[in-house]
Amino acid sequence: MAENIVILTGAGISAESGLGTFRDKDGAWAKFDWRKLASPEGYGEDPIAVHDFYNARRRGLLKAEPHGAHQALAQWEAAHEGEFLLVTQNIDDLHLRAGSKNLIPMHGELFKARCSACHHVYDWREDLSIESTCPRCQIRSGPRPHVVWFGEMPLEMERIYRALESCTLFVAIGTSGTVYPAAGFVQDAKAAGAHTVELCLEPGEISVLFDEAIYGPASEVVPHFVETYLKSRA
Ligand code: BJW
Repeated sequence: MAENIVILTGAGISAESGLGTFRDKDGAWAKFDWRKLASPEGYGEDPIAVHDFYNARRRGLLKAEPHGAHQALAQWEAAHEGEFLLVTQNIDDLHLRAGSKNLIPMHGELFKARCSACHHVYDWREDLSIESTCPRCQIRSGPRPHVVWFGEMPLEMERIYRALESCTLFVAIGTSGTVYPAAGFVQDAKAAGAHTVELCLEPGEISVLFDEAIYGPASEVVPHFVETYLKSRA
């Protein structure tokens, strides 16, 4: 019978595309205070600093390209006969550009803005500022990055938990396993009887929870893992 696969990705899968991680020694949270830049309270206190942070990352994303790991996941989905859900904590669009279809960006999308007043979500690739105006309700200062900050509810959780309940293979890629609810998915998958695999540069906080682990750069370990999986099923 075909497997039901859930993949969870984190910042590590996009590191080799030139996008920084959060908790590595040169990561964003080593340089900046997440309370100021990734919380609704921080945005309320200093929206200019928050816009600057996301504007710089949005400009960086315009220059980034998906690599072999993003592509391998899209090829795996296309070749797979059972359910295949890719949940990413990343706000970049590299999985989408690599061709992944059944994709949930649970922490939002950098190339979208959301109006704090009327909740309209729309495509946006330019800088945002406190002068930005919502294209629907015309409120000035309404638009904010369409991202999930600490204390906010991640997106499409019902769909994610439904997939985890019937999952037979769960693979976490390039995530430190420090941020919930994503860090708890391995236990949800195990409770459903799934085989669980970690693919990451190095072991992290929740590595002991996985049945199997392969450590190394995503651009190497992910294509190799996918190729081995597909050959074993051919
Ligand atoms: C490589 C590599 C290479 C490097 N190849 N690998 C106490 C206990 C439990 C929970 C809480 C608590 N207090 C508060 C909470 C809740 C809180 C939380 O989890 N806090 C913890 C820090 C304790 N969570 C929330 O508030 C979330 N909301 C929530 O819980 O709502 C209530 C709820 C309840 C029940 C069900 C559902 C909901 C919201 C979390 C929002 C996270 N937001 C951020 C920023 C916004 C997006 C953005 O700006 O990009 O999201 S924080 C940041 O962390 C970002 C990431 O998506 C997220 C995860 O980070 P990730 O991806 O794991 O990156 P790193 O840097 O940590 O790890 C990178 C890994 O890659 C490392 O392992 C490297 O080794 C590896 N790597 N190069 C392969 N080349």
